[in-house]
Amino acid sequence: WGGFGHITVAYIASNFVSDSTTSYLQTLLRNDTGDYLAGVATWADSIRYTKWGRFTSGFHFIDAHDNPPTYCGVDYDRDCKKEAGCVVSALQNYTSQLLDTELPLWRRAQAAKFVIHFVGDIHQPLHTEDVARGGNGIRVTFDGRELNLHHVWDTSIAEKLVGGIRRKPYPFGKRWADELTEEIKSGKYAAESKAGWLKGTNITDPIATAMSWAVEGNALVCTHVLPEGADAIGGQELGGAYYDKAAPVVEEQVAKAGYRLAAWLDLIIAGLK
Ligand code: DCM
Ligand code: DCM
Ligand code: DCM
Ligand code: ZN
Ligand code: ZN
Repeated sequence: WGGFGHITVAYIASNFVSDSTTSYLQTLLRNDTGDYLAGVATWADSIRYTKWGRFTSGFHFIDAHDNPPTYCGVDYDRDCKKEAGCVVSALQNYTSQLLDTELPLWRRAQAAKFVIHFVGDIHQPLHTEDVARGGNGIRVTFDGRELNLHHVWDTSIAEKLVGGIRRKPYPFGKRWADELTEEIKSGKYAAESKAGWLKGTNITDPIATAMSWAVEGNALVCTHVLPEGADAIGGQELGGAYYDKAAPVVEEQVAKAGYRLAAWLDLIIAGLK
């Protein structure tokens, strides 16, 4: 996601974490305000092009070698690069660092920031797809602007959904997060979130947990991202009928990511000795 998506995911998670998780992470991240998660949610993107952060640039996605829209699917052994890693292996690695109370606090703070970011990214369908580098190589237009398909899913759809964020992602993200929190607690996501959103969440198996999230997002590549295939979408205007079908998917993936991030952080913090 773009910054706005990550910030919204983090604010949703802040609304669901337990009180003990809140105070633990506020101390670790040295921020005792309500923005302690949102304030670090985009940090991983800010370091991925720096010299010291280069090794993390492959941690934001997993390139599923499937064939949308005919066949979608993610396979850990096939798709997670052995040298560079992927978002699934990164979530396992930084989860275990956050759990490791023998590591120095700055390492664990850094691990928390990576977990907060990558639980968001794994819910962006094109972060679980190989085609054209996750859609970065597919030129489209969105309300007349020339963009690539990845950017449309990272940023344009969410910003249109909330009526534009006018360069203030924190207040706008907070407001969207509070709306989605209500939908999760008592609105359109209430039944489904309670019944199924945490199925497959297992703190003793971070790879299987992250794979269940990746497989779910990747299935949306076949149904909503590339419903007619990659060749058919090039050059199309996506701000109309395509947006109408895509927007509810973006909204639900952001809501799920925030809800699951809260549960994952609670499991980590509750598991500390
Ligand atoms: N942090 C740390 N060690 C540092 C710098 C930062 O542990 N040398 C952690 C704690 C900070 C968080 O990262 O609250 C955010 O840091 P920054 O304010 O530098 O973005
Ligand atoms: N950081 C860290 N440990 C360090 C130095 C930096 O975890 N020893 C992380 C936390 C900060 C981010 O890097 O949020 C940027 O650091 P700085 O603000 O010091 O450039
Ligand atoms: N990206 C992706 N899959 C890839 C390559 C990149 O999901 N195979 C994502 C990471 C960034 C965006 O696309 O969110 C742009 O990446 P880059 O700047 O590396 O082109
Ligand atoms: Zn992206
Ligand atoms: Zn990212």
